Amino acid sequence: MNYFTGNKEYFKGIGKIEFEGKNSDNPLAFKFYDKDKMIGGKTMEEHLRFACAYWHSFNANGTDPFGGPTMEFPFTDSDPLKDAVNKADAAFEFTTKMGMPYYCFHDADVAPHGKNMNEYQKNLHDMAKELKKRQDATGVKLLWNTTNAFSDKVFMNGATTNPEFDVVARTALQIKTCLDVNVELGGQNYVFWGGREGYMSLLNTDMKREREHLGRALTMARDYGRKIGFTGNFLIEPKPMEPTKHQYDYDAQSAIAFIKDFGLEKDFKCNIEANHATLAGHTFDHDLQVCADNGMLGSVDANQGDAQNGWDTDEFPSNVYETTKAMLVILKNGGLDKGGLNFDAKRRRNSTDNEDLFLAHISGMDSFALGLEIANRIIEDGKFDSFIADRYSSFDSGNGQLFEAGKMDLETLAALGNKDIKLVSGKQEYLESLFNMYMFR
Ligand code: XLS
Ligand code: NI
Ligand code: NI
Repeated sequence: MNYFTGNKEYFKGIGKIEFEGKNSDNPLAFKFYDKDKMIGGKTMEEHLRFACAYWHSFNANGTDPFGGPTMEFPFTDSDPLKDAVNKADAAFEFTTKMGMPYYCFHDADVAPHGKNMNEYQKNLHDMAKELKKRQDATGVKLLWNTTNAFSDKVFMNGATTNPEFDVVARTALQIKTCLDVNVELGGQNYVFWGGREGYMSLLNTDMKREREHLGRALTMARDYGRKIGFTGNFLIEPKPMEPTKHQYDYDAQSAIAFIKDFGLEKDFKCNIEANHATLAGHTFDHDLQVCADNGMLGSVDANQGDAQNGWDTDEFPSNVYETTKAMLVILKNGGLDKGGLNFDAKRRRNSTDNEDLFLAHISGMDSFALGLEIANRIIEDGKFDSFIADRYSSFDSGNGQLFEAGKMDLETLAALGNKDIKLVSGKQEYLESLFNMYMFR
């Protein structure tokens, strides 16, 4: 029996994952994620706000472009509605056993599409009631939901950027239904990831018009969301490409420019995914920093890419250098507000044991817990902060200060440009070795 809904237990033999400390050899225990541990005034749980991604954990069955499914899920049923209900039980059982406070989903993850849009709406509303029951029974909350406007063939030329008006309207119907469901479930955020909102070739594309249509649709979604009482953040999740050749929300900087172009900055922030940042040619912490600098760090899709592969491999995060650098930005940002760390990550196609789903999340959660602890030590010691502050100190007084304050014109500045320049080292190698001290001391 499932210990919270009275239904079947799917992950038998695996109980609640507990913190056992770094000397534990138990693979099914946390070594670093100690949810109640206080770090700088907040618990680890409050800092990290972990979420389980429904699609990767309970829908992705191991299919890749070269082969079919490899995963044998314990909850499948030939009746699509029964399958969806079983999956919801499995999802809440898993999330509860992992001790993750949040979950995230697309409409297509939780409910079968049905034969037409009436069935789509009915199925999604029915499943939302099932999800609500399980949220209430377990205390697991909705970090965000989103619309899958990319898998179905009708979206092959785009969703809200489709050259056919009827597809734009179809997308709107899905977005509206998903927003209704969000409010019903008390969602903290609502995400737009525009997998097909881009182009394959400019030979058939009016980019200006498509981008304006996207802006128009997101404005309408904002207005409707606020009208029905959605108080969370709307989030744009940037990604440069894949499946399109070029996606309009290429990276954090272009998503923020988009948000500002359409006057959406009071309601929209970004959801930054590590592997999307690296696909765009940036580091994960670069895109987080761009958002933090603009007051637009909304939430994070926590995963990692593969340095040798040029696509979105969505691996579970295990690189502690990356998690530490990410947590540095997040801590200095004052946290993630309504956002969290959503594991938009899938176990490898050949990680086929059901326990692998647990092991993958344990690894990801421990990697971020370690990153949090190390980043907090770095910030408390203040060595990097004081190095950087010192590096810019010529702008703290005198002419530098006048320049920053906008109290100088080009002639005055140029008149000061006649001095011999003394070279000042950037000290990168020293700082990298200092970083290692915090990692390993
Ligand atoms: C795909 C995206 C997707 C979004 C939600 O690359 O990461 O999973 O997070 O649609
Ligand atoms: Ni994502
Ligand atoms: Ni991704």
